[in-house]
Amino acid sequence: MTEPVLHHYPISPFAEKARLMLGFKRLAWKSVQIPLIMPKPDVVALTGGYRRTPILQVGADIYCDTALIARVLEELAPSPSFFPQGDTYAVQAAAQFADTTLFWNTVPVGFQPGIGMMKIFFKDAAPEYLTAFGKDRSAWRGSSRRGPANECKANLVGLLARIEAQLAAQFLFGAAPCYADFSLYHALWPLWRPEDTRAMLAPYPRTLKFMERMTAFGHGKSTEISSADAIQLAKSSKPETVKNPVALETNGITLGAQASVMPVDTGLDPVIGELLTASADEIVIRRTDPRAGTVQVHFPRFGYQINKPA
Ligand SMILES: N[C@@H](CCC(=O)N[C@@H](CS)C(=O)NCC(=O)O)C(=O)O
Repeated sequence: MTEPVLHHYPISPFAEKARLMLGFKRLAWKSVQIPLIMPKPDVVALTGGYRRTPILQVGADIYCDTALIARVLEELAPSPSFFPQGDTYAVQAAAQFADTTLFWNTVPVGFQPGIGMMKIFFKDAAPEYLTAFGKDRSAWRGSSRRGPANECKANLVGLLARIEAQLAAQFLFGAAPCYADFSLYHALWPLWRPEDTRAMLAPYPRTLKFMERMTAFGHGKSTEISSADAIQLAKSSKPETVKNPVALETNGITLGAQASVMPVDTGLDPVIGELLTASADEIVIRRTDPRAGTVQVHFPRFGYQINKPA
């Protein structure tokens, strides 16, 4: 099996979700450290424009978004499953809520100047870098709102009490973890990881135990490689054959025609290429890059829009 390659950086909560999913699946993987802010030329060589973190590469196939990465890992290593009670509406709803609503309440609290995540990961950052980081994220944020810390803290009082009540068993839906637990884990990570903000979780002992239980899955076995090596791997690999291609609700874009795909919420950078499939679960486009060669870029259907290139 070609080892999957995760392109990520340490401070990213969504990357932490992916690292923990790899650990849960006990997979060996390659790790490429990518820049936190634009420009990201080596990421874009693979994706064609998508800049969000993380991405997963399997040879010449590039998978965007942790929702799709979970499905790829489930195929690579079916056991233990991310869906022990089935891939149900409740599981997807809990995951989606954590990835969006919960995430956008923990991030503004966990990432504040001089405390929490910033204290750990940006300890030695120059003021110019912090300014550049702020500007980069304002441009990236798209339609997602970063609320003020007081509003988010108030929301968290209600949210955390409900999470605590939901965790009657070891995990959200029972004794075995499912995909939604990884979303809950990473969305709470910006509060839990730094000691100073972890104090906010003290009134919620089940939630604290849950975070410990999840962390115990670890990150699997990874080996660092350079982004140049990852690009070379794409170039020397043949993309997978797309199974059962279909053009579902593409507004007239036919298979083989040029399509533009981008997220609906953050990082609104279009990726343009030949449409290979647009099913209920996945969109795949093929593109050729001078350095990476012919690659297939995969997106989940939910949370992405498909348009005719302008
Ligand atoms: N829905 C996406 C969201 C990914 C996301 O928002 N990642 C953040 C980092 S935690 C990001 O892309 N930040 C900007 C960047 O890395 O360029 C997923 O599940 O992968």
